[in-house]
Amino acid sequence: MNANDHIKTQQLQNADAARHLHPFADYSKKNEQTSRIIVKGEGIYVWDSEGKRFLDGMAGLWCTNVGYGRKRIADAVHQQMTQLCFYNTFFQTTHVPAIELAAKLVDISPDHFNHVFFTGSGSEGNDTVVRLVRHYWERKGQAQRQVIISRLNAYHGSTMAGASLGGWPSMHKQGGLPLPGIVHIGQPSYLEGGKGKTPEEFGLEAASWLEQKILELGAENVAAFIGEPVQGAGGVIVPPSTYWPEIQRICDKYEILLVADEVICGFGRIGHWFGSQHFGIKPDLITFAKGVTSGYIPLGGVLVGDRIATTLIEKGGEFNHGFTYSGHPVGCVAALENIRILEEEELIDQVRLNTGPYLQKKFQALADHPLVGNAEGIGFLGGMNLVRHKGATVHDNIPFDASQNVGMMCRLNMLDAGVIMRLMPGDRLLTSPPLTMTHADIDEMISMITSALDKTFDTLKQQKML
Ligand code: PXG
Repeated sequence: MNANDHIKTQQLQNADAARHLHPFADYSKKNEQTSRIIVKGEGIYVWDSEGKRFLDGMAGLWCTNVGYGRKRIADAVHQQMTQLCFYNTFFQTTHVPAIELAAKLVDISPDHFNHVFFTGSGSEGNDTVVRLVRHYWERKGQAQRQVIISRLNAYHGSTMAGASLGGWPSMHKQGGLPLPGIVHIGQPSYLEGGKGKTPEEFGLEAASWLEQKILELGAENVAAFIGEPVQGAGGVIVPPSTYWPEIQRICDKYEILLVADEVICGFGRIGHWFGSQHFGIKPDLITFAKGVTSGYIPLGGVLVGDRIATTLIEKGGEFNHGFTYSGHPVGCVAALENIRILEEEELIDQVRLNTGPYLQKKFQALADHPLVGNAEGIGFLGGMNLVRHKGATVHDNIPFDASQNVGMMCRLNMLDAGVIMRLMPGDRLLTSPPLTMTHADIDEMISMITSALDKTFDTLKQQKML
């Protein structure tokens, strides 16, 4: 870092604090906390304004699946912007990028998906889900089927419907949420609820909460169940293997629509085009965003299964919904080029068969560290808890007191060591790196994480906090 970079950084930080209201931030602290300014990305790394390099263990925000600096995506975007920067897809109009991307998405998705509705983000995708599901049941002559069941600690976005579907009390408190007709059951977190049970037993129990809720509400009033195949922002919660098949059975039994929110799990993150394929389930709708363009340009949408599409096409009636940027041509060409890269470099097969298992082996072995109570994951997702004392099973671990801020101490040590992880309450640290990581990159990331864990452990011992 040179002195000029430092002064420039401070000026930028001051300007940022003065005017920029960041997402999910406490504005009373905006002048105390300085933001890190990221200026460049290449491959799996990003650089800040003082020249420090970080291995991006969060792929931006769970999204830069093909890594940073892909010139061919930039070229495709440039070409499209020059030729046709924007046109809408309303009023019986369309353009080639939207036509081609819809065809490509239908091609890579399971056979029963033959239609797609485009949005600008994952949240807009889930707003679309709520309206589409209710429109479907209305057209089927069962307009009373209004209720959508979701899960506590789910994350489905930040719009009114997205935050309502999500199960975060802190979000529900703001804006009078959830919207009517959205209810929540418990999450399939073995760590949280599995004490004294095998994961398989707990998976069935967690799925049974759906059936209980359906019976309580009356199946004739329930429109759909929505879930992330693996909960992402809620803490990388991988459900036991028994969970999703049982959810599918229950949805089928009561004819309830199944919606997979694949905003994080889609586009290779757990070794398939869509995470639901890993769990062998057949959703009626799939929400996507993030990895569809690897975050190069915002784009999202909903894949619409035949059960819904056929009904809407046969029964008619306008779906009064859409966004200016539904199917934005620049987003569509970025997605097409991104998907070509995923295919040509066989990144999804790599994650399923090679780099994913390697990352899991190395990441899960972090549980041998004296500070790590448990480390689990799937594909290119991982989460671990820092604990004060390790018990005989994960359910006997003793966490740190929240006031000790151990997770934050460790996260800062990670940044010093040159790796970015996402910190959650409960001293849980998450990773979701670019899918391009090689074995050597994974080794580098694990060694940075280990040195940050060692440093945190030493400090805790010195300060008698252990
Ligand atoms: N569904 C899921 C499963 C998500 O993870 C959304 C919907 C909403 O997508 P948009 O594009 O509207 O943001 C998401 C987004 C975090 C974090 O704190 C996670 C997300 C967004 C912002 C922060 O880890 N996921």
